[in-house]
This record gives sequence, C-alpha cells and structure tokens, in this order.
Amino acid sequence: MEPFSLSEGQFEIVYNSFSFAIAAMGASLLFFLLKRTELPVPYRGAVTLSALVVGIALYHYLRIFESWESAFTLVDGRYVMDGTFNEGYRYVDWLLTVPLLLAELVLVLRLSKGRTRSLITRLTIAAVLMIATGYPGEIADPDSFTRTFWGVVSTVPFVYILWVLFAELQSVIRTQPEESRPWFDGLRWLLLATWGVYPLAYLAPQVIDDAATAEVIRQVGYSVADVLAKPVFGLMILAIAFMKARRAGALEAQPDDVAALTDDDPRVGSIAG
Ligand code: RET
Repeated sequence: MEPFSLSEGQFEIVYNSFSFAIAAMGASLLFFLLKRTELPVPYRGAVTLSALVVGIALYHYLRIFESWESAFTLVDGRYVMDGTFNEGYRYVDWLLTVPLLLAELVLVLRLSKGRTRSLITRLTIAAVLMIATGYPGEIADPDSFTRTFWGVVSTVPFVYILWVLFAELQSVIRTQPEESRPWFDGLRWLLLATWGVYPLAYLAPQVIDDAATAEVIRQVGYSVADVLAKPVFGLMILAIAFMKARRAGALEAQPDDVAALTDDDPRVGSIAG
C-alpha cells in the first residue's frame, strides 16, 4: 500500500488552519481576561469560563500544530506521513472544554441555584459521554464497523444536549430580559450550526474515497468549528453579560462599588435579570 501522503497545498491548508486557531485562541484569551474585570463580580463567572476554554484550547492547538509538523516528511514534493499525528489532543481538549462551554451558557442565564446545578450536571454527563464514546471511533479504521458503531453511540448524548438547549431551555429564555433574547437565540443557532460540523467532519473519511482529501476536510472542519464554538461563542456570552449588567444598573456604579457588588444587591437585578 502507498504510504499516506499529502500534496504541499493540502499539508499547508491544514498547517495554516492550526495556526489560525492558535492566533484566535491566544487573542481571545487576552481579550476575555481584560474585559472580565470591567464587569461587576456576579456577571464574571461565564466570562471566566470563556477564558479557561480558550486557554485550554490554546495549549492543545500548540501541541496539535507540533504533532502535525513532526508526523510528515517532505519527499519529492509530497508530504509523506512517517510519524503519528496525535488525535488525542483534540478529544482531551473537548472533554474539558465542551462541559465548560455548556456551563457558560447556563451561568449567563442566571437561574436559581437548583436549576443551574441540575442543568450543568446533566449537560456535563452528556458531554463527557459524547466525547468519550466518539474517541474509539475516531481512531478506528475509516471503513470499519467500529467507527460507525461509536459514531452512532456518541450521537445519542449529542441529541440529548440539543434537546435540552432547544426544548427545555425554550421557556427559560422567555423569562430573560427582552433585549437579550435575540442574543440567546443567536447563541443557540451558533451552537447548532457549529456543533453540527463535528459529526460531519467525523464522517468525512467514511464518505470521501480519497484519504488525503478526507483528512484535510476533517482537520480544517474541526479547526474552524473550534474557533466558532470557543472564541466567537465567548464573545456573544460577553456581550450578554454586559447587556444584563447594564440593564441592572450595575455598570454605572463606581469601580470600588462594582467590585464589592454581591448577588443580592438590588443593582444586580432579579434572578432572571
Ligand atoms: C463526535 C463523534 C461522532 C458523533 C458526534 C460527535 C460530536 C462531537 C461534538 C463536538 C463538539 C466539540 C466542541 C468543541 C469546542 O470547543 C465526537 C465527533 C455527534 C459535537 C463544541
């Protein structure tokens, strides 16, 4: 069998998509850290999680980039894979960041403690199951039953997460301040559109005959989806946090007061506000 190889262009598209992800994660990490200090304390939680998410992703993309470079050798104008590219970094990254992203969405809603805990617990369990069962399929042979089997198993918790976000949270979103409602709708659509890319990218090696093309689509697909699902999602969360804090009058307070604001301060607003 021919060793797996990529043209220079194919190798570089993937290389550049990793480089783009590193820049996006690094810049958004800095931005979230700086911006969160402008928010009153009770509104910072979700933005702190955004910073953690992009920080974790920055580290993993640096490792992914390095792993990609060392897995190939340029021979007669083609990049021949003579090492291993570690797909594990992505899955460890998702295992940590997917529950955090879901927690971000729940936290910015500012629901009662009981409801928050119940949602975060159920979404975390589903997210961990989705990623942990996807991994054995990801590293299996493209044409194997194993790949299809784990892909289907992983889709079950995936559908559950979407059900919670679209059906269960529908009534909660109606209780949110009027001006933030379109943002919550936007967030859920961004989530659906970007999270939908992952199972499609996973399918690429099964539906595309040319292994090199499938690999490029899979890697670029995952990288672009990660930038939309982490930094862009985080920016929307930040906008909502500012909108809610402003509505509660908490942003107009003096800086010293702002740092001292607690959850039950009237300027912070009601539970839903
Ligand atoms: C897998 C395996 C095949 C079936 C499904 C999958 C879903 C993966 C998802 C990943 C989301 C990752 C995110 C990362 C961002 O930081 C595991 C590919 C359904 C939805 C949001």
